[in-house]
Amino acid sequence: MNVKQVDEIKITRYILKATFEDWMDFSVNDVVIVGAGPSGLAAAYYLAKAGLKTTVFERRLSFGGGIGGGAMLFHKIVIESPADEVLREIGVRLQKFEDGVYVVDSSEFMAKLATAAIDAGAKIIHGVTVDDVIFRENPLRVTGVAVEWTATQMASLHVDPLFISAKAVVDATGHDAEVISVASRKIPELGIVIPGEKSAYSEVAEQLTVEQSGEVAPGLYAAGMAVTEVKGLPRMGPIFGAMLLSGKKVAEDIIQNLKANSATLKSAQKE
Ligand code: 48F
Repeated sequence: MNVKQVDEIKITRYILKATFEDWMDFSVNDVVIVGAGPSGLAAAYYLAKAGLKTTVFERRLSFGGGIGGGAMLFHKIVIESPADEVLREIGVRLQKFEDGVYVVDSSEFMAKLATAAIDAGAKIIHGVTVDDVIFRENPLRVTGVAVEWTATQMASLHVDPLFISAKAVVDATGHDAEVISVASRKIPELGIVIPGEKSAYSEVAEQLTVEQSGEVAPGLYAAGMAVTEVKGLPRMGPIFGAMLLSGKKVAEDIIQNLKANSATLKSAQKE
């Protein structure tokens, strides 16, 4: 076998060229999702599948957020119906426990969910932290995010971020709802009040989390555990159906809202 010879400088130049082509491209998006956990990846899958230009920024160098840790590091996670349909759609094998309740391997769950999102066309960028939003007045709206290398943040270096635009921004950062928190603090006009997550009450938490997933301020959406923080709902532990269905609901809301906005824009342009 003859291995092709590529010199170091060419390796550097290929990486830089491809990287900067991508960054130029996703500096403008339909949707930016912050966090590649279960809710963020599910949202990315359905948004990209619907043809929306979707970029996910993930702080860590891995996919899946809390999926990988399973339940107290045990490698199994419980999924309840109808979220099993999402997993069947992307080829995750389910072990049935009772009607409508299944257990899955955490590694298979996170690998296949990330693959599904990428194959549908979503771009996932690792090692990047979103630390702020951008906004416009008249009408008041979140219009994108500020991004910084996670490594820069960990080193506490004083470095200004870059800005990325999006018609919709999804906070899928988990329990801390980092993006919505910063927006509520820095843009009080948005009127976001964060009551904080409650202790566990799994039986009601799943349904409430899905129902209350969606837009929290113009252009800014909550998915997954960010919803429990922002809406003051109970947590649920290692049952993940609501995370998938929350991501799916947010995707559906965004698809509908962007369609409605573009119809309004078209009719305004005609007048
Ligand atoms: O925490 P995470 O898995 O959020 P989720 O989608 O799912 C929650 C469950 O995992 C579990 C649970 C279910 O019962 O309680 O906790 O709501 O994934 C959040 C991802 O966002 C990344 C973080 O590294 C993780 O992978 N993240 C958090 N803040 C930022 C971020 C940020 N500011 N910028 C970029 N990524």
